[in-house]
This record gives sequence, structure tokens and C-alpha cells, in this order.
Amino acid sequence: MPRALITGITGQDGLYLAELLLSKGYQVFGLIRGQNNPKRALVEAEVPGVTLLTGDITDLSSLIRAYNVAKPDEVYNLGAISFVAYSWENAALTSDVTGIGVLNMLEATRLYCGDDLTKVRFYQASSSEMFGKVQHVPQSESTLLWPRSPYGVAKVYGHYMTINYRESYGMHASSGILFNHESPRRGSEFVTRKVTRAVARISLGLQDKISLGNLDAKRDWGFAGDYVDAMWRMLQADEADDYVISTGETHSIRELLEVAFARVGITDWEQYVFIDPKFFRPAEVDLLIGDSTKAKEKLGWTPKVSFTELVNMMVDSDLAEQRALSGK
Ligand code: NDP
Ligand code: GDR
Repeated sequence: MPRALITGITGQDGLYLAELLLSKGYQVFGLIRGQNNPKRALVEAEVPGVTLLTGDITDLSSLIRAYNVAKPDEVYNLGAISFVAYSWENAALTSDVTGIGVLNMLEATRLYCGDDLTKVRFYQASSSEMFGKVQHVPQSESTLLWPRSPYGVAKVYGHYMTINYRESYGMHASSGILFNHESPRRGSEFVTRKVTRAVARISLGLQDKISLGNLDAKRDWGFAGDYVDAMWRMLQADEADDYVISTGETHSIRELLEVAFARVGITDWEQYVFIDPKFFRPAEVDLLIGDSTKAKEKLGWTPKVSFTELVNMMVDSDLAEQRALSGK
């Protein structure tokens, strides 16, 4: 039975990846931080087969302890401060967790492996935020990186450190440059879920408006369930490498609003949407659209869920949740 250790187990991707690995017969360990993490109950309810180990990616000794218990064949480093807007207000903390945390994970892997440096296969959750200021579209593995936030800068550090450990030590360390991916499990601070939840509440008469920032930004949005499959495929490949994972389609926040409101039969959506300057970012990533040809050719990976299917899935899930909560 293969053994996997996942950091970021309480997050969106951690839950989907744990489900996928359990379905493939893995023994799955998840790293959980804090003395009384409020999301522990969620993980225990949604992926009951996972063994939770206490640790924090900023604490190398906790990682070494976790490795010695999990004895992993595969490690997926999904743990991070992942909310871009928050990273300007907490730049040093974001650098420590999202940047140096990757170095700690790579060092824990190297120390655990000892003389057999390919004993563990390592996945790093890199991001399309690394492309930042548009240099070229569509963005591929060779596009120049120009991050536009403390989060993006920290991810670039983790990305190159992963490549460096692969090149320096011959470790099987891969980096997935994943474009935005969403689901009903997405945190409500991110724009898709913020919108789908508000749309559900507005249609049920529980809320009368939604406040947003820049409606012109464009993102390449896919479904998280499809994207964790790409992570797994990267670690099954003979050679470690870097891969862009994306749908190849881009949509603005405006289009997101249009599709989400249409799902509940509202076409004049503009009357419910208000612009609040506090949601604008000090520097914006205007346009993301990925070219995942390499992943298709080398890993046989393609996305399955379309943009409209994704938004509809999220609105439907939020409608069910809000109905259950409100009794409407
Ligand atoms: P989430 O924000 O949903 O989850 C982040 C996870 O990181 C949580 O489990 C969180 O734990 C954990 N974490 C935070 N700080 C630490 C720490 N100090 N030590 C250990 N774990 C910590 O993110 P997603 O699931 O959406 O994303 C997973 C990864 O993929 C992240 O690294 C993200 O940056 C990256 N990524 C995500 C994309 C997306 O569109 N979703 C696209 C590209 C990259 P806790 O619950 O305790 O806070
Ligand atoms: P992003 O996702 O920054 O791309 O990072 P987010 O959903 O936060 O923002 C997407 C775009 O929407 C615009 N926007 C708003 N965003 C939020 N959150 N709230 C608003 O009210 C709002 N109004 C407009 C933003 O300006 C932005 O242009 C996500 C995270 O999952 C990262 O961890 C990951 O690396 C990248 O995706 C790829």
C-alpha cells in the first residue's frame, strides 16, 4: 500500500487529493497545524480514512517528526497562506509560510531520504500568480515570471527552490504551476465562492447585494477535482518536471457574475453588484490563461469540467447549503 503525506489537508485541494489517494488505495497522512484546529472535525468527517499528524511547515522539527511517522512514498506540499489579498497585509508571514515553508519541506524530505534521495516523490503547489504582470499569453512553463504580490514572490521562491533540489540532489521533486481552480469547497474569501454564495443568498432573499473590487480581471478557472488528479500524475511520471495545469480558457469577473446569476434566473445582475475600493489590490494580475499542452502530452491530463459547469456546480451547492441553514 503506497503511503502519502499531504500538507494543507484542511484546504480545498487537500480534501480532494485525500479522497483521490484513498480511492487509489493509499494510506494517507495529513499534516494539521495548531493546538485545536477548527477544521479538524471537517477533515475527520469528509475524509475519515486520513491519519492526522500535528505539524507546521514553518517548524522543521515538526516535519521531520511527521515524516518519521508517515514514512511517505509521496509528499504533496499544499500548505500555504494562499489568499493573495491577505499577503500584502502579512508579507513577512506569507514569506515564511508560503516561501521558506517550501525549503523546510524539501529539507525534511532530503533528511528523511538519507542516502536514497529518490525514495520520496515530492510535489510543490506552485501557482499561475507567479506569472503576474502579463508578458505573454497563453502562459506556459517557459513564460517569464513577474510576480505582483508578496504571495506571488513567495511562490516563485518555492518554485525555484524545488527545481534547485531536483537539480542539486537528483530528488524526484515536481512543481505544478496550477491556474485558479475552484469547487464547492473553495474558501469564501476567494471571488468565485464569494459570488456563488452571494447569488444563492440573494435568490433566497437572505442578502440584497454583493460588494466586489476589480471586475475586469480575467482568470483561467478550472475544477479542483480535475487538478488534484494532475498532481498525482506528476508523481507517477518517471522523471520529475514542472507542468502548467489550466483549462486554456479565460473569463472576467463580470462573466463569472453573469453565469452565476443566470443559474438562479437573474439576468439584470448589475443592480445587485457594488464596487468597494477596499477590494482592489495594490498591484493586479490582469490576465491569466494557461497552455497545458505539456501536461496533456506527457501526463495524459486534460480538464473535464467546463467553466459554466463549474459555476453551476458551485451555485447549486451554495443554494442547498443556504436552504439548509435558513430553512427556506
Ligand atoms: P487553501 O487556502 O484552501 O488551503 C491552504 C492550506 O494550507 C490549509 O490547509 C491551511 O491550514 C494550510 N496552512 C496554512 N499555513 C500553514 C502552515 N504554517 N503549516 C502548515 N499548513 C498550513 O488552499 P488551496 O487548497 O486552494 O490550495 C492548495 C495549495 O495550492 C496552496 O499552496 C495554494 O497556494 C496553491 N495553489 C492554489 C490554487 C487554487 O486556485 N486553489 C492555484 C495555484 C496554487 P489551516 O486550515 O490550518 O489554515
Ligand atoms: P487569486 O484569486 O488572487 O487569483 O488567487 P481570488 O479569487 O482571490 O481573486 C481573483 C480575481 O478576482 C478579483 N476580485 C476579487 N477577489 C476577491 N477575492 N474578492 C473580491 O471581492 C474581488 N473582486 C474582484 C481579484 O482582484 C482577482 O483579480 C487564487 C488563490 O487560490 C491563489 O492561492 C492561487 O495561487 C491563484 O488563485 C492561482
